[in-house]
Amino acid sequence: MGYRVAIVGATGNVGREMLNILDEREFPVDELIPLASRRSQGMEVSFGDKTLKCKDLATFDFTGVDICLMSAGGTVSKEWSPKIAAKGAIVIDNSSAFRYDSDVPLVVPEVNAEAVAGYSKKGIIANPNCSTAQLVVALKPLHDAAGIKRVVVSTYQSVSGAGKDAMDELWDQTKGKYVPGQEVEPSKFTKQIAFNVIPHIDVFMEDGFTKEEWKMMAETKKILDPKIKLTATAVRVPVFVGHSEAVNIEFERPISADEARDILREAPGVLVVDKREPGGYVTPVECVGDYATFVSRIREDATVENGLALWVVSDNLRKGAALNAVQIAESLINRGHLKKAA
Ligand code: 11C
Repeated sequence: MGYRVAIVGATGNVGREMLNILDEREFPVDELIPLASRRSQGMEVSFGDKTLKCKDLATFDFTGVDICLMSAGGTVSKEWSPKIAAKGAIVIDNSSAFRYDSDVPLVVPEVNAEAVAGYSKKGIIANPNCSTAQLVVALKPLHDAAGIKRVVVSTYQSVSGAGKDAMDELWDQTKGKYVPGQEVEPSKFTKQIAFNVIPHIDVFMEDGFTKEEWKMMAETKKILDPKIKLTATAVRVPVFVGHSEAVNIEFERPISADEARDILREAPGVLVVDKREPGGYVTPVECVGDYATFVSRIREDATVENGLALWVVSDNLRKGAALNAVQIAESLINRGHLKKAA
């Protein structure tokens, strides 16, 4: 006995990873229903050894669906998540539409799995932004040990965070640099992304920060601790998959690099690779397809009291999105909120 699971946005980068991860983790699925907008009607997706045809979100009857994983952007989510929840499904939403709603829990299971119980208010649980998810997995055990006061983070975010068209733009633009007549002008990005870096992700806010930077601050407070101060600079880099973060942390109490390394080695979801020698750290290409949040370059920062610096890398389509959503569904089962399956 398993569950009826729907995926809205099943043909996108994250939707396809949701299908892979449900299968890899042998999530108890009785029926998997891939859904997409009318534009993607008839498109097929793979789920294990099955090929499934996408159904139309606009006409599908959600009665009897237990879990709906949403990954179709904020506009679709705002309209559809409440309607789907009203039919009795628990919605796990990957967009930012409900993340800051006080009646919707924002969950990273390694940090605040108990918060899934809050689904009962609106029938919706929010999945965080990819750059926040991997950050809080690394911060949580250190916060428990020494109390985090302030975090300064610079991100190096892959183009897959901006969707499949953005990945195509990096690929085509890179080829176009070598093939006369095939040059590709920026379209998904504001400037050339091939062989370049762009210090701009999401829209600009009034104070000069971008929305991506604001999200990291607001979401870290909601998931981990509202007292933590965080400032971010979010940068797009010409990497296909895998977000990296250079993180500087100021603690309330002293914590050495050795202590932090030992704590992180025991922490759920974290893999420490920190050899202090050439190649003794993780880069984005090595994290692709993995579940872990990798932590490298752990060192004391003597320029602030109780300071540490780290390098954090994870697969943004997995821990940053699809894996975290599936882990939320697993937490609902493990904590007795979804009772049907044996
Ligand atoms: C990016 N972090 O890399 C973004 C993608 O709020 O869920 C995810 C945006 C979000 O472009």
